[in-house]
Amino acid sequence: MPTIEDLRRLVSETKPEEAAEMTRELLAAGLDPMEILESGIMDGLTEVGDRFAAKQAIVLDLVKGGVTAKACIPLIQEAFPEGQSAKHDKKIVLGTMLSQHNIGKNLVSTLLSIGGFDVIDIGEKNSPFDFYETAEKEGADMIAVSVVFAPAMEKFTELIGILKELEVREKYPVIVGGAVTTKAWAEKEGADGWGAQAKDGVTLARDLLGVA
Ligand code: B12
Repeated sequence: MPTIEDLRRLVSETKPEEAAEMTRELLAAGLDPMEILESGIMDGLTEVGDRFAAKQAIVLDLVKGGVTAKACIPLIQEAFPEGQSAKHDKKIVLGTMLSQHNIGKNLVSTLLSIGGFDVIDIGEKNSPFDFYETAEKEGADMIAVSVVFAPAMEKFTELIGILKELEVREKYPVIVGGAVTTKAWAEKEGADGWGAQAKDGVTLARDLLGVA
């Protein structure tokens, strides 16, 4: 019987087919999808990233890490109980700035949708203004930003500045998360909420938008 630890190793070794097969086996054995995601897939990916930071891996390894995660994550998503929450009629604009890292964003999107929110996913490499413009056009209730790449941190600060300048800061609660962010940084920059995990996005949205 494979363990989550075995999956972490396969993801770290960037083996998409084997990792997907093991994800299936772990889910079939009744293990918690969230635990498989966090301790298997995400921890394995973090190891790939750490090797890259230590110059023991190249960009191609990051690509393969992404491919491996993307082979496993849809299986996890299928295992989340669908339609758990009632629809809230609350719209949330979600995206990344500068960065093409979208695995975390996509997870946030899935969990918010399962949580009953209407997610307007504007994808990757947006400018701060794109978030504002979409929020206005769509009549959104909240903005959520995924920041996985350090240069995007400055862009987040710009977004808060734009919202203040255009006098809509109060209209849109803004939440943020992503591998390179911390709670202290998010608070300093004036975010209304920060989450370490995708599931925190749902808790934050519920609290900030006042839905059960
Ligand atoms: C896979 C990967 C890639 C893939 C991404 C594929 C894809 N489609 O996403 C590719 C190959 C494209 C890539 C490219 C690069 N990458 Co890269 N990449 C990674 C890696 C290994 C995993 C990222 C990932 O998907 N993690 C899994 C997801 C699920 O985690 P996550 O995004 O953090 O999201 C979770 C939480 O943070 C949270 N969350 C995320 N967003 C939000 C938002 C809200 C509102 C909330 C509440 C929660 C939340 O929920 C998620 C799940 O719980 C990381 C290493 C790491 N430690 O993360 C490096 C990493 C992010 N990459 C890095 C770098 C440097 C690069 C490149 C610049 C490399 C290069 N020289 O070209 C380029 C940048 C390209 C660009 N312009 O974007 C660095 C960033 C360092 C930094 N301080 O900025 C990292 C940290 C690696 C490292 N240790 O050096 N990368």
